[in-house]
Amino acid sequence: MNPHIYEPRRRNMEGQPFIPLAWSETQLDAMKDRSMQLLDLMRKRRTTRHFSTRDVPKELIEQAILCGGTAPSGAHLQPWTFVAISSQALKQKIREAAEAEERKTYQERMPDAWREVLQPLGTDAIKEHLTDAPWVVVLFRQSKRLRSNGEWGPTYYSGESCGIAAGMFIHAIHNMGLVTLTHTPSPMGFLRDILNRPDYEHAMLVLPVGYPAENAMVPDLQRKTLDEIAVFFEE
Ligand code: IYR
Repeated sequence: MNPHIYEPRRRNMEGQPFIPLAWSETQLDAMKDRSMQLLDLMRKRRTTRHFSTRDVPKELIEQAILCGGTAPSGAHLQPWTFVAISSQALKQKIREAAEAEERKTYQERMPDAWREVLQPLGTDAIKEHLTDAPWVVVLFRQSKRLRSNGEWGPTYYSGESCGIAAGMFIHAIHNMGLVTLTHTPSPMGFLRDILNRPDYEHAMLVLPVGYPAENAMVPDLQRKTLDEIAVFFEE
């Protein structure tokens, strides 16, 4: 073998063979169609705080979590735990704890610069979505993992990995016709205690999921244009 010619790796460092990538070509026209269809769909996604109490079957939540779990992750450690709650008593407990923190945040801890950008969203310390939505999904980020030698080791890029998983979960929820809200009670350490999670798991997002309330409202917001969010360097 010529050592100067790069040979793609066909097995991993433990000698296990890779498997072929399952991929089939999409014609350019179809790619354009599909890219437009997805953009149309995603442009219709909105975050609302107004949920109906109507039930959502557990199976749909499971599918959305599985979609989130397809996210790429640092060293493929999949450093996430999705805790899905439909128990009304538990949702009530989470709401009370979240509102207690949020009251302090809104009344005492929130600096002006933060308050100013929240004004257009009309948020406050009352979190009825936590008890109205039939499901509340809490995403925990794992900062450690158990090694095969029994010792604890770090995870890598767990914030990025969980952020991507959250995005894919949100996409799945929107695609199936439900709504969700990326809620970040702050600080959210209380969720580990209430939900009995280990100390290396850190709550990072609270996602109520359900049908929108009949009179659900959203702020009238604009999304940035392509020119505002992208820079291209071309040939
Ligand atoms: N955690 C608070 C405040 C809040 C912060 C941001 I940044 C938001 O986009 C919305 C709310 C709350 O949940 O109300």
